[in-house]
Amino acid sequence: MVTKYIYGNPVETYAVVEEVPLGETPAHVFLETGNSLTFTHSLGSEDIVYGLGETMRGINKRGHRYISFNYDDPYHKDEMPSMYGSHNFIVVDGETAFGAFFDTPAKVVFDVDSKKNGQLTVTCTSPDLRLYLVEGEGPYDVVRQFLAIIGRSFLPPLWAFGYGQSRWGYKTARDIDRVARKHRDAGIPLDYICMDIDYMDQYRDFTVNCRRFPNFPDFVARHRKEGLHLVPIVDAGIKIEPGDPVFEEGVKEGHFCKNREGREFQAEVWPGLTHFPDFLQKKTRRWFGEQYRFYTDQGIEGFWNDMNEPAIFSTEYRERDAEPDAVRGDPDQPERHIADFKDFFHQLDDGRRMRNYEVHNLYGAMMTRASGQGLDQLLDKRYLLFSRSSYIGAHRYGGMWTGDNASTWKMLRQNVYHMPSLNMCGFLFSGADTGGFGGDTNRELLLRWLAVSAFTPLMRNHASIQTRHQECYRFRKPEDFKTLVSLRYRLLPYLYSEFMKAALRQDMFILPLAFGYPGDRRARRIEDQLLVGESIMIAPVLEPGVRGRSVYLPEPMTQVRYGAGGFTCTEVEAGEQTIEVPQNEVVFYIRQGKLVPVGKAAANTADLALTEVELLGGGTTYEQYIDDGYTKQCGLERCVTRRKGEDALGE
Ligand code: MIG
Repeated sequence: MVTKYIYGNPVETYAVVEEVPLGETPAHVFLETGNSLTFTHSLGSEDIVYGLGETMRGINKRGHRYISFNYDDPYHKDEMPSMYGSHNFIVVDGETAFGAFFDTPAKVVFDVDSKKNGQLTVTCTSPDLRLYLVEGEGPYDVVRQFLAIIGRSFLPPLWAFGYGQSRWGYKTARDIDRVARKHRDAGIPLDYICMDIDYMDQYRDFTVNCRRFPNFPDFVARHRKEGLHLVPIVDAGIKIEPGDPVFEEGVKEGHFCKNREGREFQAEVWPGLTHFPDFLQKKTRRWFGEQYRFYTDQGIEGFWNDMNEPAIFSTEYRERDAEPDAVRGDPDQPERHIADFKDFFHQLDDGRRMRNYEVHNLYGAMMTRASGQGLDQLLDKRYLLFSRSSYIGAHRYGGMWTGDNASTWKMLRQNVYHMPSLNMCGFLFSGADTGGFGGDTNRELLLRWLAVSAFTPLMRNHASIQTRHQECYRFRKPEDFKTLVSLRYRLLPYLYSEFMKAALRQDMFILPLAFGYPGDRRARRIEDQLLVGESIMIAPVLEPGVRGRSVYLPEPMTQVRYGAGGFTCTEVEAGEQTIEVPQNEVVFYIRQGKLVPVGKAAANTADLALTEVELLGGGTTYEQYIDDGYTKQCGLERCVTRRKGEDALGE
């Protein structure tokens, strides 16, 4: 059961789309102190607190403090309180299970028993909010009730589930041609290449540098013929550039955020001085969404939106590298940025004018909404879209990636922890920069990372310009990388089907082990094994220099080992087992009574037959979702029943 409580005069966030009954008096204690609202709850000693989407640390958020205030900080330390997105949904798994969604775009502080005295304290810095309380049978039931009210996940096309290669530093058409060719030569499947900011003319959105990318539409079409999509980046800020039609029109039609004096606010980002589109206005979202026509007219069907926290280098009031404005009393955020966000204004559709600081966490989400709604108008098929900044609700228009991680084992583990937490908040289509963004990756780390991201919906290898090249073919024995990427393609009939079923049923795709085995006390505490769809349990190797790991099996399962020679299945008992996992192999498990349809190897998704599958595992039937990979008419009626014994790959 979900109940809504309204405090003050909350801003429209578009997070919840279903009608929810209004409660009379909040069941949980609310203290009003000055201008903020505080929610408190006493946790039992064994209680687990789930949720909070894109935050650091483990799946159980207990013992620490987190702050919803979207922020671009590439040093993902455990202590970092905020990341790029804000997902204000928590689930308490205690004597009773309940969830709470704090629907406010202002800063929220979640103290999840950081003082180890059992106190959960949520402080909303704005007194205007909608609170949704969810009561359920257990944490998974609570999550499903929540997913039911926030609306269906974004449905990407099939090709978006393929492997993607990216790097900040591909500068020319030739650079991209080479990446495509090298993958082909090494036999490594590939579905898309991301184009980072260097494709643009002076870092201006909705432009292509025609010296570095002559005949862009031909370039796009040529790669499409080879089964490759190109995915350009779009940044939030619009360069101040007289003569640029987007800039001119934006000023004339009042689409940009305003400064203290009521003129267009100026901030420096990649293009130099820019204006920020006021995505909180409906007319601006419509206008911005229409701009994507520039790309779709040239054959582009996928995008990533960046710098939309928004990230700022300097502002008209604060020069780059200048001493920060002294804003006291906020130890949790770099002071200069707090000042920046207080210095620009949004015009809300309800007539209010508000500082970005007060509605901060909505900015990236409204950019995603603008792009998604625009692309939906422009294209008659599904598109790929993923954003760096997000808020619950944006999951209906695009996916997200977890920003500038680093090439470390800790970040690989964080990727594992992020996946179920993001799923609980609606973001099914998500993933991390495979191999790590900052710092130099190495062969072992990239191989182990591919073995994890083979199971995450977004599987993109991406790295920063300052780092070593980390395309798979840059390493010794590229055939080992080929094996791991080919596993992804062989699993796609399953992964695509499970993703689509989860999205259509408004369910999770990647779950904590505990959600599948609610009565199992041991499973409840395991965070380095996850459930992927209804049939698969993964237990990835997350440490350097080891030959394998130990795995807990809550029930007897089919162990599947995948390597250069294909799949090998073994029935294994419940309990603990130690497995050896060479770096060029992956071991995963199929749950009791379940099946996994696997296909043939493919060079890309265009080359993949979802219908030609073999069924692995001990179950008898599997409901496989199938469509053409891009239709907008998706529904569960597209599922077909596969029966064990009637499958054949003809190998
Ligand atoms: O200030 O476009 O997270 O993926 O490669 C850095 C360059 C801007 C941050 C993104 C990253 C991207 C990079 N961008």
